[in-house]
Amino acid sequence: MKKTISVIGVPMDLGQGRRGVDMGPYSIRYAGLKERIQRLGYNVHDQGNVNVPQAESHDIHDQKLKYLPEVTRVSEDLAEKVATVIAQDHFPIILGGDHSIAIGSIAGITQKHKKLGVIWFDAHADFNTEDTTPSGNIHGMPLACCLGVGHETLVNVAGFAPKIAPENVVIVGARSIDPEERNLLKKHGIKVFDMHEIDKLGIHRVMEESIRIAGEGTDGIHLSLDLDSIDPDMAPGVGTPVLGGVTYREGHFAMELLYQSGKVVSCDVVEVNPILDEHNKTARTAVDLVCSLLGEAVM
Ligand code: 6HN
Ligand code: MN
Ligand code: MN
Ligand code: MN
Repeated sequence: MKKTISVIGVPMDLGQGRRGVDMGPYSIRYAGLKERIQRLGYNVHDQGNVNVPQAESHDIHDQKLKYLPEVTRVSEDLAEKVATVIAQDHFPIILGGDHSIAIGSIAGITQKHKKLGVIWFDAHADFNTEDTTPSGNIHGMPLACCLGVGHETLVNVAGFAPKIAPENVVIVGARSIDPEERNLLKKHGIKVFDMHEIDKLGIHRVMEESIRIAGEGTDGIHLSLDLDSIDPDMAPGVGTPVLGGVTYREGHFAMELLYQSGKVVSCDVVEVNPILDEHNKTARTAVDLVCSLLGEAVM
């Protein structure tokens, strides 16, 4: 019996500066997510969207933690929704929205999978805090928050912290890390496979190592897939594109290896911005990658 998939949309753009990423869930659905996954033989429940406040109706409040109260509230709501579907043994696919939503999704998943491994597939490390951030955008902070590093309201979403342990976390695809952020990563002992490592070792070895770090001795792996990990040629519709990314085939091969590991329990698909996109190309890349994660190529 195949797992049931629950899709949860989070039209969140308060965690980053460029509007439009709030339409990510719509563009990914429009690219055929549900139909494509159903064709692989899964049951799919679309749980609709979490309510996200409108930016125009609120103040930035704090330049170092923009929209903190609003991002916190959405994170709490999302954590509850994710915990509900995880309790039903569904596989949640959480559609962003900017990457700040991972605070809520990981807070939800770890209510059942207490020892969760995380693979953070991203051009960035998302390991800033209010003391190191160059932008004040919370989407540059979620991974740190999940490890208990950062502002206390974000760190304590769902009432407990930390959610995950540094030895079970790995970042793949990084090529834009802020100087102070890099110091924090070192301090907390986070393994980073940046593009240099991928070029040197190959995506096969990098993923084998990543699956070992996130999968050995844990209750499962959460994949947090930021589309800006992929090179802008196949994923131009993102707010913070960085040249020299993971190629289309490397991305798919990584997803296929994750499927074959049998260890992935949940995933985020974030930072798709249809306003910056070319004919929904980035959303289509996202759907293709999710299908490889669910076994399309190798089942
Ligand atoms: N993302 N490191 C930069 C910042 O503003 O903190 C960029 C963060 C990008 C975050 O792509 O999810
Ligand atoms: Mn407000
Ligand atoms: Mn990110
Ligand atoms: Mn990123």
